[in-house]
Amino acid sequence: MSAVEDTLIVVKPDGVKRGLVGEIIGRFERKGFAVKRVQMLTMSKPQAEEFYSVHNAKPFFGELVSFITSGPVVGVVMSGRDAVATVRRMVGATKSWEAAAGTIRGDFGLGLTDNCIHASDSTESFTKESAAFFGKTLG
Ligand code: 3AN
Repeated sequence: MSAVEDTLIVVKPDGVKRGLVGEIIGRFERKGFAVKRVQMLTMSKPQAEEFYSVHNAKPFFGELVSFITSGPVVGVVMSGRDAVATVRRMVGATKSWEAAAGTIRGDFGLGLTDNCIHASDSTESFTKESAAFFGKTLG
């Protein structure tokens, strides 16, 4: 039996600009996840570099930081059974044009950097990304 755990999703600037915040959070609520924390903010460059630090040696790191700081984003902490893996399945493949229909990326875009949503890929990433996103005050 899989354990109840927390995960973090971030609706990226393209998702916010296109008015998909409600649709995206609603999908997770309808699935059964409990929303524990929601915050809209525009990330600073140092904050984005910390948030994406696992990718800092990748050739697309600059592009990633520049895109995620380009406008407001919405971070949501959600709790539920096997949340990290289940949420990732609902998000879909990184390349939106290849993402399966029925997933968020599969239904709402064709982008790569601009792929609507970020979701933590492990509980360790959740802890680290939450600290970078919300500061040290996560309750
Ligand atoms: P995911 O978000 O599906 O876990 P990761 O962790 O491989 O994908 O990559 C983090 C983010 O980096 C992706 N959401 C995407 O925006 C961006 N990204 C991944 N691969 C590339 C690439 N080859 N070129 C540009 N951006 C990329």
